Amino acid sequence: MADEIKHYATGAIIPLGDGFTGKSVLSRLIINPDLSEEDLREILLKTKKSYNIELEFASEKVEIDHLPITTTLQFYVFPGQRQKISDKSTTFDEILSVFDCFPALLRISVLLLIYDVTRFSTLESLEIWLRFAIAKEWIYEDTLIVLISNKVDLDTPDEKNIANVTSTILEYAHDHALPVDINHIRTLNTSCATLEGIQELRDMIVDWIATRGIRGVGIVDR
Ligand SMILES: Nc1nc2c(ncn2[C@@H]2O[C@H](COP(=O)(O)OP(=O)(O)O)[C@@H](O)[C@H]2O)c(=O)[nH]1
Ligand SMILES: [Mg+2]
Repeated sequence: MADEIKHYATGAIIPLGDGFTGKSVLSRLIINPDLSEEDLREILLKTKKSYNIELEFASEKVEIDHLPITTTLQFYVFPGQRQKISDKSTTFDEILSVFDCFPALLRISVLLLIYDVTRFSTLESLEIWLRFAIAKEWIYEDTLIVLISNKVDLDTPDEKNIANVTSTILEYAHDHALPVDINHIRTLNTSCATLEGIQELRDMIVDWIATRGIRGVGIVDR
């Protein structure tokens, strides 16, 4: 009897946004969906400011058109600071220059543009972060861009601002001839404290990568 063929899909996810917007905590929560109250507290309170790249991986089997697909999410979390704080600290650009040749970073399946709803400047910065992604040629026809309003436990996001950023993304995509339209852009409110939107974000990412990630086949190990 022929061995069963196993289907895989994988994709790189990069959260981009200023420091302290929640990139590290959010990535950890998506990777670990079944956390106890205690684990959640630990992640919220003890996630350290990082000056290095953080890598997080998770795998989930999903069914797409009756086909089971083992989906792997690869998170690459860069430090958010663009300016050097001290001699020992590294900036986004420095870390990126080291990892630039990483094959997984040539094309990004999911770009998370994250801002903190309590700080308007972090929303304004998203334009700069988007420019980075465009300059790196990360965005292609199978890239999903998710605009995330994080920390909604602390404040209510302004719908008008979100709509403005969405149209800015579309304008940039048009100006740079990127194969991205409104179907490639989603918006979501999240809170790492109440877990609002976290499961929805995870499902969104898993589903996108299962259907539009990098596919491969292998043989089931018996
Ligand atoms: N209240 C609240 N705090 C959050 C939320 N997300 C992250 N934080 C806190 O914000 C700080 C920065 O988060 P972190 O993930 O380290 O940000 P990063 O610098 O973008 O990686 C930490 O103290 C987190 O516990 C949230 O949704 N609500
Ligand atoms: Mg961080």
